[in-house]
Amino acid sequence: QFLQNIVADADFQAGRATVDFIKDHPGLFKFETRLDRATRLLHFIGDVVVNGNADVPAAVREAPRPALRRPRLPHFDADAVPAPGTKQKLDELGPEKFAEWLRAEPLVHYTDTTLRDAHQSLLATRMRTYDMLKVARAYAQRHPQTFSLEVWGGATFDVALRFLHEDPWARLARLREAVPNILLQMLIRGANGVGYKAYPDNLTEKFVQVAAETGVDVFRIFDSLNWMKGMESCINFVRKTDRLAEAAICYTGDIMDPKRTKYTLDYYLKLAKQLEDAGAHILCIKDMAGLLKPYAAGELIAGLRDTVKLPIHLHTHDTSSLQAATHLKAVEAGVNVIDVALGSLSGLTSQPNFNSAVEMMRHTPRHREFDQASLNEFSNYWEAVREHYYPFESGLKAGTSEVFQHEIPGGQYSNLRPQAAALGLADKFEEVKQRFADVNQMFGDIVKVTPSSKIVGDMALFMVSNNLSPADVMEKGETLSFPESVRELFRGDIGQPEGGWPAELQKLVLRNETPFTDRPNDHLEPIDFDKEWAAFQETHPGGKFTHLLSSLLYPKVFEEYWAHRELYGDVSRVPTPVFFYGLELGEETIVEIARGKSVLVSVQSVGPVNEEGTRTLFFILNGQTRNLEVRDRA
Ligand code: 3PY
Ligand code: ZN
Repeated sequence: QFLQNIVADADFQAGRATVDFIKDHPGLFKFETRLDRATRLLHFIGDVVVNGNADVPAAVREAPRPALRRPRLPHFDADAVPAPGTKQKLDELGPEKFAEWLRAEPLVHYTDTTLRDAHQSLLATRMRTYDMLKVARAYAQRHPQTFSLEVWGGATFDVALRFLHEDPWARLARLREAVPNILLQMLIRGANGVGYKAYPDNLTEKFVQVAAETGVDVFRIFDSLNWMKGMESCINFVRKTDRLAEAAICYTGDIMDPKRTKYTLDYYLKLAKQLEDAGAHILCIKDMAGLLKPYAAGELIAGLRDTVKLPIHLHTHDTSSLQAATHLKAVEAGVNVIDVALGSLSGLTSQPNFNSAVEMMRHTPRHREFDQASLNEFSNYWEAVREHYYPFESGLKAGTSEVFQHEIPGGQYSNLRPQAAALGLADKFEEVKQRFADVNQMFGDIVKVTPSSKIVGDMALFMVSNNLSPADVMEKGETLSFPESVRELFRGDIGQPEGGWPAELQKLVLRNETPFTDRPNDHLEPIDFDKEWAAFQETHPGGKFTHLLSSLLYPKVFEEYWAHRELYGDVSRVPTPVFFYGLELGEETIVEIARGKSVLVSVQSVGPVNEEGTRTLFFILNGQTRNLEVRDRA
C-alpha cells in the first residue's frame, strides 16, 4: 500500500520526488483500509451481534428476541416483462393529455402507499429497501392496473440515511428497475423539499430534476401552511420535467361545522383554482390527520369537480377508522384516485385497506378489477415482514375519534409518543395530545403537517415538560425560552399561514426580531453546483451526484451515512432480522452482497472482552472460518 501511495502521488508522478519526499508527504502513510465487501459485511453483523443496533430501543435489545416468521414471497416469473401500465400511458401521452385521460376515467383508481406513507405512519418510517425489493417485481407483474405506488419522499428520505444507513436514491433506482410499468410517486414538501426548512430554489429544482431522472413520475407537492408561495416554484420545477405535478391542499378543520369559519368549503375551492392556475396537472386533497369525514368528503369532492378541470386524488389516514366511508362518499362524488395501503399495513394512522376497498367497489359501476387472492398474498407477506419491525410499532390499538380534537397527523402520531417518552413524558401522553390541540389554537388554528405539525408538537412537549398552560405562556412569555423551531415558525422561516400569525404571541416569541413575510427561500444563496461538486468529489471519492444532493439537504446526517458506508458497505442488502437483531450463535443467513453474488454467513462464537475492549468473533463465511475483532462499546 505504501508503494502504491508513492506511485499515485501527484508530485512523484510529476518527477518532483526529492530526498525529503517521504518526510514531506505524510499522506503516504495513510493506508487505505477499505476491506472487501464480505469482510465489511462481517464487521457490520459482528457489531450488531456484540452491541446491538443502536436504533432499536435498549429495553428491546436486552429482552429475548421473539420468534420471527419468515415472510412468504408471492410467486412471480423473474423473466416475464410486466404488462404496460400507467407509466407507459404517461410516457405516451405526456402530462397534460394524461391528466385529461385520468379526469375522464370512469373506474376508480388506486394509489398503493404501502412503501411510503403506510410504514411512515405505522412503523416510524423504518421499512427497509430489502423488504420492498423482495416483492416489487411480483407486484408489478400481478397488479399492473394500479394507478401509482407511493415509494419516496416525506420522511423516508432522511430516515433511510439516518437510521437505516441506506441511500434513498439507490432505493428509488432499484424500485424503478423492478417496477417499469406503474407510476412511482413521491411526496415533496414544496419549498422545504424533503426537509424541515426552506432550501435554496436551485437546490429544489435540481432535486426534482434528478428525482424525475431516477424514477419519480408523480410529485405530490404540498405546503405545510397551504401557502401558495411555498408551492408555486416547485410546481414549475416539476413542469420542466415531463412528469406529473400533483398539487395538494392539506385538509384541516371540518367544512360541515358552522362554528369553524376559517377552513370552509369556499377556502378549499379557491385554493384549488389557484393551484390549477399555477399549472398543477392533478389536484390532491391531502387529509394528513384523517379529519375529512364522509359527508364532508362528498361535498368537497363534488365542489372540486365543479370548480377545476383537473383529476382529483384523495389521500387520507384512517386514525378514526371512519375513512372507508369517506372513500365511498368521495367515489360517489367522482374522485378519480384514492390512496390505500395493502391490508396488513393499512388502517389506524395509515391509509384505509386496499384489499377491502376493492371489495367495497365490487359489483358497482366504478369497480376496477383486482385479483383479490393475489392482493391478500401480498398483504400476508407484509404481515410477516411487519413483525420484524416490532420495536417501531406506535402502540395505537384501535381507531380513535379523539383525532378530531387533537388533529395530529398520522405520520406524526407514531413519532410523537417515543418523542414524549424520550423526554420522560411517557405517562403524560394524554396531556401532550391535549396541548397539541391548545397550541394549534394559540398559533391561530393553522394547517398542521410536516414541518408545521412538528413545531406544534415541539411546543406541546415544551408546555407539558414545563407544566405550562396556554394562559401561563401568554403571562410568562417574556421570560420563557421558546423552542428554536417555534421562533423560526413565527419569524416566517417556513412560510405564512392563512390570516397571518397571532400578533401578541408572535411578539412574545420573537422579542425584537423582525419577522419576514416574503418567501424564506428568497433569503438564501443559490448553490454553486460546479464548485460544490468539485469539492465533494475530493472529499468523497467514488461519490455520486445524488450523494452530493443528499449532503446538501442533510449535511451532518449524510456524513454519518457515508462513514458507515465506508466501514460496513451497503447494509441495505442485509436481511431485516439480521440488520436489527444480529444473528444467534449457529444461525445462518444469506446476504446478496452484490447483484448475483451471495454469501452464507453464521457466527460460531463470541469471545470475552479483551484488554483493548474488543471481542473475537468466529464466523463461517461460505464454509470458511473467519475471525474478526469487534469493539464492545458497552
Ligand atoms: C410528510 O411530509 O412526511 C408527510 O407525510 C406529511 O403528511
Ligand atoms: Zn399521509
